[in-house]
Amino acid sequence: MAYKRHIDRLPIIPADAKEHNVTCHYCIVGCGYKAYTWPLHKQGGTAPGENKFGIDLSEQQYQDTEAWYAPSMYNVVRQDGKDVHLVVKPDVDCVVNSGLGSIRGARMAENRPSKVTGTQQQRLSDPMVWRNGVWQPTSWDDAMDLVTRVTARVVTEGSEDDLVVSMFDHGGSAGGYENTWGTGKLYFESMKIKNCRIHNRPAYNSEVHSTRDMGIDELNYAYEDYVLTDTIFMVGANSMETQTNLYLNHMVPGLQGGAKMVVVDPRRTLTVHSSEQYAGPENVLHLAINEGTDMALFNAILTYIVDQGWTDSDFVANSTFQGGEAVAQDSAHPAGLGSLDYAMQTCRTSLDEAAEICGVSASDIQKAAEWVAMPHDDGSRRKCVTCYEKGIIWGNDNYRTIGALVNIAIATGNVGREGGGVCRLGGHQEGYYRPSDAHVGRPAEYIDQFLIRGLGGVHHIWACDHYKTTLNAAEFKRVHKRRSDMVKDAIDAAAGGTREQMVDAIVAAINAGGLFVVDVDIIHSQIGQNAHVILPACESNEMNLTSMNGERRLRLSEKYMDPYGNSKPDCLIAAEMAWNMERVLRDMGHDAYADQFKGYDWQTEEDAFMDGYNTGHPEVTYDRLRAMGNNGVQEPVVGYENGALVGTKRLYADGTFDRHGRDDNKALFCAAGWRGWQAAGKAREQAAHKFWINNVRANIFWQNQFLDQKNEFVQDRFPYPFIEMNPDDMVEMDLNPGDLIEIINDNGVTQGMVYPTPSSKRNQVAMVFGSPAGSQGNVVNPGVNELVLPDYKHCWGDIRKVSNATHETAGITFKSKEIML
Ligand SMILES: Nc1nc2c(c(=O)[nH]1)N[C@H]1C(S)=C(S)[C@@H](COP(=O)(O)OP(=O)(O)OC[C@H]3O[C@@H](n4cnc5c(=O)[nH]c(N)nc54)[C@H](O)[C@@H]3O)O[C@H]1N2
Ligand SMILES: Nc1nc2c(c(=O)[nH]1)N[C@H]1C(S)=C(S)[C@@H](COP(=O)(O)OP(=O)(O)OC[C@H]3O[C@@H](n4cnc5c(=O)[nH]c(N)nc54)[C@H](O)[C@@H]3O)O[C@H]1N2
Ligand code: SF4
Ligand SMILES: [Mo]
Repeated sequence: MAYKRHIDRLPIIPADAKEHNVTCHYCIVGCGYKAYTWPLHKQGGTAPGENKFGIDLSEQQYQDTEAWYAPSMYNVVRQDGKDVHLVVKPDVDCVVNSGLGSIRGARMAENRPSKVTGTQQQRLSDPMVWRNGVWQPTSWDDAMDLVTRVTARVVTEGSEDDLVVSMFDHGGSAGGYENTWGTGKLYFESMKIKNCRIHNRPAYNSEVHSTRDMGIDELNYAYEDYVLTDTIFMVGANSMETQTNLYLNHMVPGLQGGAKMVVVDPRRTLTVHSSEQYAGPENVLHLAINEGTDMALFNAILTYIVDQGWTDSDFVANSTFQGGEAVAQDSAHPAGLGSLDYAMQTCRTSLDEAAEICGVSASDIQKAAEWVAMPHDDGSRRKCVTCYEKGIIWGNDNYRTIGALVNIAIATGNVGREGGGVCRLGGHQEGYYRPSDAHVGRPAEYIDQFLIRGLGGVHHIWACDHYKTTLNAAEFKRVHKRRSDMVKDAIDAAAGGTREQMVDAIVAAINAGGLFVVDVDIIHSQIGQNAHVILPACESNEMNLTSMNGERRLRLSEKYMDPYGNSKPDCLIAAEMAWNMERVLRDMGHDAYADQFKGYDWQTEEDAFMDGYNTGHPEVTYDRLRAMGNNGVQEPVVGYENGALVGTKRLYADGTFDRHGRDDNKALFCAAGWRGWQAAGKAREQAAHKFWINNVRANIFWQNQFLDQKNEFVQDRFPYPFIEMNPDDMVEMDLNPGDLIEIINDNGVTQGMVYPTPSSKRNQVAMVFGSPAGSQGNVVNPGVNELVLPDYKHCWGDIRKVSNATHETAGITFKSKEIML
């Protein structure tokens, strides 16, 4: 592998290097790192007084030494206009990761843009507008004027419903409390945009409506619960690869301390494989169910627990609703909610019925129920922490399936207690602070279909790339391109005209069915190919950014370098858009409307934080968070005492539940009745095609590979998206490792390289999602649930060979990913 063969040695961090707190901006876990920066002309030395570690580096360092960093943790970046050395290395004192890095986080430094080392030169440095047939770099003033003149014309001549917004709602980079507030204030306070969607789903809604409607926020535990528990019940997640240091630093110690683990996943994941090694195979139960059948499994487990008398009767009596039905099934509630007895009327499922539906044995389902809830020999209750993610969130019948899982946790009293919790594992960190979204309504508009139907005139896109990550993507791309090309043609035809003539030409094209597209991103993305204006954002640590992780741990991740070129924090881009909207609307004579865009006099991201999050949580300031360091404070913050913010280790420790907003403060059970494939078209598609096209993440990639695509470490390993396939299927289809294959169904076509995987079941492949070289979403049908939650995970197709292994794929290894630890 060619990776970094040119690196001989790294500079030593000098004793007086600056030190900055960093929270990894990639996944939900939010590991603590330290960034060290120092002037380019300077280096530390081996003597204890000459290096940051204060130790004698001329002596051999041992395996777990703190005084070590990899080439991937090093770069040269700009700070206050000067080039500086940068090392970003895991923080041993952070309780989240205790010094562990991951294959993603440990590459934060090398994924910074650097004019000196040449990394990430794809980063956008200036705004660009579509002019004269290409994207031309320009000033912020010029770009913003065009954006807001077109947007203001469209929303005043039509209505705010003609502005469609795709925007992140998470923490970490491309999010955080600063940026969700900036965008939220613009679209939900100054305007009341209802045609908006979130980065990862085609509507503005919750991923987990049912747990909230049941009274239970989805992030309710502390990571230490994995060490305190008797059983880890993991559903539809592959934490070893996707919440890596939560797995390694919390779940593994739990397993080593004697906890059992139940994993529900149709696929044998690396989490199953490594957990077997840590805990012993006899303590890991992998339920490889038929895809999409989780609800039947959970209902059978619940039924068995109820019938054995293993429920926590005190908890059920005191903390859950007693009077039958509390919320009826209706268009906003895909299942009724109420007491345990009420739910059991619908949920009751025998072990044999579930075994038939799920394709696993009744005895294994019984064993899972025992591991989850059978009391210890001394009669004491068993602790079980339940965790789930995209295998059921992007799964069959989201509302009822998650409801059925949460039912088990509340029936057994495993919420708000040590060693308990029923939680999303999470994707990005969280960082949501916005004005009310109540005007959006429930069910919310299905935005992709809205655009496909030709509706909407302007599309503002913030930090997402539906080309790679939406469902029904082939159709979405066709229509989005056609509509945005109409506007490009109009712009080209009006070349040389005044701004007024240009805006008139664009608006005329919009009125004829065109779409004016504004993309706010850090790179020129694939959907950015359809943009007429591209606005360059900067990432976390190029700005200060606050977020919370999967145990609600809030930190300030500090700015240590300049934004690349003329890029800016998203919150300040939103502010600039508001200033320009105000100016343009006033020009147009809409004074009252213009006044709605006041209140963005922010110079820094801290101003945006103070205007938003701090207004709701007055104790929390940047200075106080900085003082809390990489361990931060767990939300909700309940006070400030003796110079420290006081947080909350677990939610619901007092046994009252309020996430649904009900006055009785009781948790509700979900009447999760099994109804087979819920989303339109799934059953037909399954019957029509040979292969289930599972779609998954992998340790090495971050999301849609926006940085990975220009990172040789990643590209050397996987030049094309992998498609895991059973070797016997490969023989049958005359395929060799690395061959390019095509997946075909009625929704579209995608391609990738075949990766032989002996643990894959026959007729089931698993493709990495979101790749720039093959979008899995092309073959996902448009089916969603009643509340517009997509079922990305379930699609079926036929497979055809495209070509033999190419030059790139011929050179990589196809050995099993299951390695002995
Ligand atoms: N088939 C299938 N599809 C899926 C999924 C699946 O499992 N299967 N999962 C879904 C899920 S959970 C997710 S989260 C989505 C991800 O879908 P997306 O959100 O579309 O994917 P990301 O890679 O997170 O996109 C981030 C974009 O933001 C840009 N960016 C990064 N940092 C910043 C920043 O600081 N500011 C700005 N303005 N831009 C920035 C990047 O360059 C990139 O273009 O995909 C969803 N789609
Ligand atoms: N390395 C890495 N880590 C990441 C990310 C990344 O891009 N790369 N992205 C982050 C984000 S935004 C998110 S949302 C999370 C997602 O984290 P996860 O949910 O853990 O990741 P996925 O691989 O999308 O899906 C998990 C599992 O769902 C299984 N699955 C598919 N269908 C079913 C089903 O019907 N039932 C069940 N029970 N399981 C099923 C798949 O086999 C897969 O193993 O990861 C986060 N962490
Ligand atoms: S586990 Fe997640 S947060 Fe931690 S270093 Fe890896 S990507 Fe970053
Ligand atoms: Mo996600």
